[in-house]
Amino acid sequence: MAERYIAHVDMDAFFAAIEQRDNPSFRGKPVIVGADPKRGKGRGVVSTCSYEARQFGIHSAMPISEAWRKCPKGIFVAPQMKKYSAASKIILKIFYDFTPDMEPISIDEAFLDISRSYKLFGEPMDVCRMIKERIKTETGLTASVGLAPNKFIAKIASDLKKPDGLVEVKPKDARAFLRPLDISRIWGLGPKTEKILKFHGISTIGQLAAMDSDRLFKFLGGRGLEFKELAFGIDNREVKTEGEVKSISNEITFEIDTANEDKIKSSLLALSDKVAFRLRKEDLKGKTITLKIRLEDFSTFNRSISIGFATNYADIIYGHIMKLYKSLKRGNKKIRLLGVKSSNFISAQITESLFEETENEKRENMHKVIENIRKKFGDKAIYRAGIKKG
Ligand code: TTP
Ligand code: MG
Repeated sequence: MAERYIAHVDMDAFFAAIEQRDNPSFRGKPVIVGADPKRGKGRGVVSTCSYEARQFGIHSAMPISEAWRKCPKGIFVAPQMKKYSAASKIILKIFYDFTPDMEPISIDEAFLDISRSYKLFGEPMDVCRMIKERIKTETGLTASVGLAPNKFIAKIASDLKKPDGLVEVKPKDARAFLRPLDISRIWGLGPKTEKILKFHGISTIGQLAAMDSDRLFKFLGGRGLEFKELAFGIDNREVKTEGEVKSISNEITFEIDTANEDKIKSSLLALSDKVAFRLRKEDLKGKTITLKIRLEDFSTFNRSISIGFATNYADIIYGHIMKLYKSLKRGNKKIRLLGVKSSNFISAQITESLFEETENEKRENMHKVIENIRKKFGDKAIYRAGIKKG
């Protein structure tokens, strides 16, 4: 296989850096973007904070009241999403000037596969330097960049020298680079898995790579073996470019394989809800619904149903997903992954039958209410009954 050059770009203290840029008096000071602290009585959380604020132990998702206690003299500001989205758009445009193979991951980070394009600009590291410079010139903000042979290592590398970092990991150095790092740096390895591994004396990526596969399988199932492969620096995932949307799907891999019916049902409901929300955001409705299940032995099943009309309602999607789920016999095997997909789209503006119209009107109103709440308070503000938080 030809050598791959994957860059991961992540803006530094994104929301807070924008506030410091726009308010010169905030520069060099602890700035906390998030909910109103109300002198320590505020509810809600920290969105992010400047690196100066991080020295007080403040971080994203911390209760705002705690942040206030840690740094009452800090500058607390409410998020201004419009400004952040505008900066995000400029950054994405810059990326496209260097490669069409670009996968945005969130408002402030993306993977770029520059294997095909770097020669137009020089060496791969030159591309990374140019991207950082252009971001600085055009937005006044700093970004950290990791350059590596794959996504897994590039993401770790971009995080290592923040802020304003630039770290390259060559294929021959990958193992040595990963060896001393803490296992919590592995993308997708959550706190529960970290605890299990640390309990068994595995705290670095090097130790994980050296761990006996049978033992690892016993502790974590198939997921453990995937982590082990990453620990060896192997990751063949492609940078997914944004083409025309042909399907919308969400998946969840359980930290520990499960046969718990409540957990499975609430996960399927949460996935249906996420897919419906994204469909509505894209102004789409899908006629086909697909359930994906991967079992503990990695056998994978996709079951689809064409429902005769197009929908973007979570309850309808969930109803069909449950039918598909019940029709699948899995013996006594546990589930490791669940996925819900909607495809075969039409525009959400099209109504196909009169019956649908009246039914839809009622639902439409309910969903509009939900969406308004979400817009105002964020994605986590609303959970359907039956979805566990966290
Ligand atoms: P991150 O890239 O995770 O954080 P960051 O850019 O603020 O800081 P870092 O230098 O460590 O990359 O997230 C990007 C933005 O997303 C962040 O500025 C605010 C927002 N965000 C939240 O609103 N809530 C969260 O819990 C997190 C993690 C981020
Ligand atoms: Mg960031």
